[in-house]
Amino acid sequence: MRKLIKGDITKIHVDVIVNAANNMLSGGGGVDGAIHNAAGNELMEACKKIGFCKTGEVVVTDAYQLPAKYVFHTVGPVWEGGSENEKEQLKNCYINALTLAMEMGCKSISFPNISTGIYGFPKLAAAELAIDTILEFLKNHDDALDVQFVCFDDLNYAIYQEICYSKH
Ligand code: AR6
Repeated sequence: MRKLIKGDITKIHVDVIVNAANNMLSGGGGVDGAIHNAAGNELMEACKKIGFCKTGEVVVTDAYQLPAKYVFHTVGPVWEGGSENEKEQLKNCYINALTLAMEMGCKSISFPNISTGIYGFPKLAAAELAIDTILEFLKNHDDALDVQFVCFDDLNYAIYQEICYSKH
């Protein structure tokens, strides 16, 4: 099952919210900044202890003051024009987060539009990749997870609406 909503991922009551972090897990702007602000300082302490996350991979922390149970920090690729394996790396962010959520017995997960802000991945291409990857994963896992896309900016929301409601 999947849902599309427009809003702020820090307000969502689910088992897992996914953060679009950086390799050093050092916080920043965008959704990462919003998640750290809402979760409180303990989240930064937890991230410092972990220290690093490779692009396309996922690390887990508690969610502290957030309504979610866990934060999955993944690192999307910086868009370099498409020749640096960016699509594969972005796909890995989604697959690794979904796989880990299943392994941890989580029932619901909310994704932001990873890499499409500060990291500059083209929004339409990122949306198609995210939706195709998630649908393929759910098809192979009996729809066992409730997956939600949380779009924050108007353009991403319009793109996701178009793809989700016209094609699928
Ligand atoms: N809830 C949901 N989505 C949001 C929120 C929010 N509160 N705020 C922004 N977005 P970005 P990236 C959307 O830039 O491109 C950080 O500094 C936003 O509209 O947050 O992966 C990290 O530390 C966009 O669609 O992440 C890294 O250095 C999407 O989140 C770097 O930015 C992703 O935009 C990661 O860049």
